Amino acid sequence: MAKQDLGLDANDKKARNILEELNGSAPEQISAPASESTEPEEIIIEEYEENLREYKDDNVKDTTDVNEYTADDIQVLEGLEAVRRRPGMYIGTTSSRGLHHLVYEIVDNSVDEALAGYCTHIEVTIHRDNSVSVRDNGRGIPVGINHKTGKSALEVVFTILHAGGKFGGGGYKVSGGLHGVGASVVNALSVWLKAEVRQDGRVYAIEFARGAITKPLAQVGVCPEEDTGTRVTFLADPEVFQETTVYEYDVLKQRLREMAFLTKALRITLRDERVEEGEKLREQSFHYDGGIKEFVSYINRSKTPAYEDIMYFEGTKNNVYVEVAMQHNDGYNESEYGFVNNINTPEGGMHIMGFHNALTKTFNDYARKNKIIKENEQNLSGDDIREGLTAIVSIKIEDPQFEGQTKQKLGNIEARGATDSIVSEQLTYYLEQHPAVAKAICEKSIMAQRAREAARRARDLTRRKSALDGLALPGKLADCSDKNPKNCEIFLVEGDSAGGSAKTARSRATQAILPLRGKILNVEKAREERIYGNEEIKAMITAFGTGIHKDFDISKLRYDKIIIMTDADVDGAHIDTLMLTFLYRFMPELIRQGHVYLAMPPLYKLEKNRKTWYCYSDEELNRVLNEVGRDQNNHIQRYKGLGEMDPEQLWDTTMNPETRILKRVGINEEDEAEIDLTFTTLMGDQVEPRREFIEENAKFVQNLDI
Ligand code: TSJ
Repeated sequence: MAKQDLGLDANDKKARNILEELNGSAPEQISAPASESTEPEEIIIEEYEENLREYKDDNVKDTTDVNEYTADDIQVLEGLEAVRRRPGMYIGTTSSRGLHHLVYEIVDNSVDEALAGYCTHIEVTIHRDNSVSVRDNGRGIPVGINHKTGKSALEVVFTILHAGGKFGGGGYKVSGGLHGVGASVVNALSVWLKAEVRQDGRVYAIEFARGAITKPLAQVGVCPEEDTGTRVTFLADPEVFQETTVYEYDVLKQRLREMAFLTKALRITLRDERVEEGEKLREQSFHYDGGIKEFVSYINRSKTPAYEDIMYFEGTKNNVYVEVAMQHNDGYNESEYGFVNNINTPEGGMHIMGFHNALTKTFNDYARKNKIIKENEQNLSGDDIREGLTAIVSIKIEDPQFEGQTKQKLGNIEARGATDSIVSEQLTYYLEQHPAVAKAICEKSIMAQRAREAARRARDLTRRKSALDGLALPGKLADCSDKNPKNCEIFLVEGDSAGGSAKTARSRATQAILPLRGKILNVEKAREERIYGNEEIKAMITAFGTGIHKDFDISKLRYDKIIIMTDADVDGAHIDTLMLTFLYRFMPELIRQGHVYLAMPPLYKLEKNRKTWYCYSDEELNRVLNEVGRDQNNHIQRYKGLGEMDPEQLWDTTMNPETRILKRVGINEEDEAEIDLTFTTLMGDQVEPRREFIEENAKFVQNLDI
């Protein structure tokens, strides 16, 4: 209901404003009567398009026009000339982004028509020359000529600056692009633009070149009475868009899909004619009867919902139309998207503040009323309630004020109250009607609250411990006696048994041993609380002495070399990766400054005639065998793990600074962003790429230190 009200209201205003602009009352229809032609419309359109081509380069106002060239016209041209001189002022940028923005500016007008309830389908076509058509089945832009100004609304829309935006004070645009400037700006920045309107069984057309009329409004054909709508085709001007005038299908697709989600039941079709001869057109259609509810299920598609239902709230208050859809998943992240008049607000603003306030208040009220939180217990925080939440908050407002550096944050105060009260009211009712969902969310929030508490305590603990230095060192650590870190190194050893051998083998003065049990926690996948509660991780943090994250202080480092020592098999490689992930996430400076190493235990031991060779790869074994000869006197032992070596062998092959091989782990500065991505994606859920990564994690290894 409310949506309908708002749409109608806004569009009526648009029409009224256009009419006011024309200084008149009711528009008169163009006098030419519809011809009785029964020819199929396609033929007429084709002929018409043929004719248009001849007009394309004709910048001069057509002399057949009934109107004189007036002072108004000069003003119009001056207005659009300003747009051409400083396009950035009107569309933000003339980069590829600005180019795509032209399409959104036009599409927004059709979306308004859909919001008003008169349009169900919008088609966007990228033609072979990168001109673009936007076509809707709405009422068609009014073509009636106002007798005082001699202009139609159709002409005004394309020639008067801000005709689509702010004029009349009301701002008719409900959807409205980021800059809310509309069709006249697109017209000014196009080599040519043609508009075609179908209304009352007639087809009308008007054409422009770089903003100036080249073919005045005229009837060009007939069509069935019920066939109504607007089609606008334009070719972006390469003089303006010097970077590129080539559209990216996927960029348009993304935004058009979003528009379809945000406008329930509207069908938007995207078609790409730029295909090789004989290939099929690329075409996709977006149509969501569920609107933003389907948007939420789309975002949650690869996740596990915490409950079946997607909540949906809707209403209008203080002239703000509010729509919210939300559902929790079993993850820990928040995916929340705000929209104001269909424009994304990544920086949030008043609507998001209202939403958050409503959630926090309503859930706490519910939990207290139902004794889920006891009297002496503290309230749930907003973060607790929003853990794992996917939500769309979409509002429509008459005069949106965008603030902040990038103008992506809604400033209108009334949006906060409206969103807060609509969500509070309807969520309260929803929770009463759906106790199972309410319980699930409250329990999830309480878990989040406990986790957050535990994480905070653990963080405090590790901080205090490292401040106490040597005193709180982990029990499993066999520390070295030399107190000068420059001389010292620590071995992080896979498994207790190898740890035992290493303790026996080591040089006590300078080598410390920290045995780690099994696989260490994957810090990419675990929640903070588990990370700080993990014994191996706590042991490493306290042993190194540097602290982590913001508290990291390299001058407190207790060992010059941190050496990861694992079996030379796939499990060992996995542990290396987990360890490096932990170090990279918690103390990246250790890696950047070259303190982290991988030990290289041998794969083979070859004995022959009382001589011993250790080989670190198959190639090396082959080389040695070629040298010493392949015969029955060779005794080859394949080491499957560190545990198979006695302490003396371990010392000789892997730990003795005189003879061992170490690989130093480094980060190529240029690759850092990519490594970051590598960790996040590969330590996530996909198993196959993770394997590959492990097998080639030599990527991290920069040089050999023999
Ligand atoms: F703005 C534009 F020219 F770029 C453009 C507008 C482009 C496209 C593809 C579509 C449209 C458009 C405009 N589609 N539908 C409308 N509707 C009106 O302009 C309209 C029609 C009738 C009435 C009325 O009150 O009878 C009011 C309006 C605003």
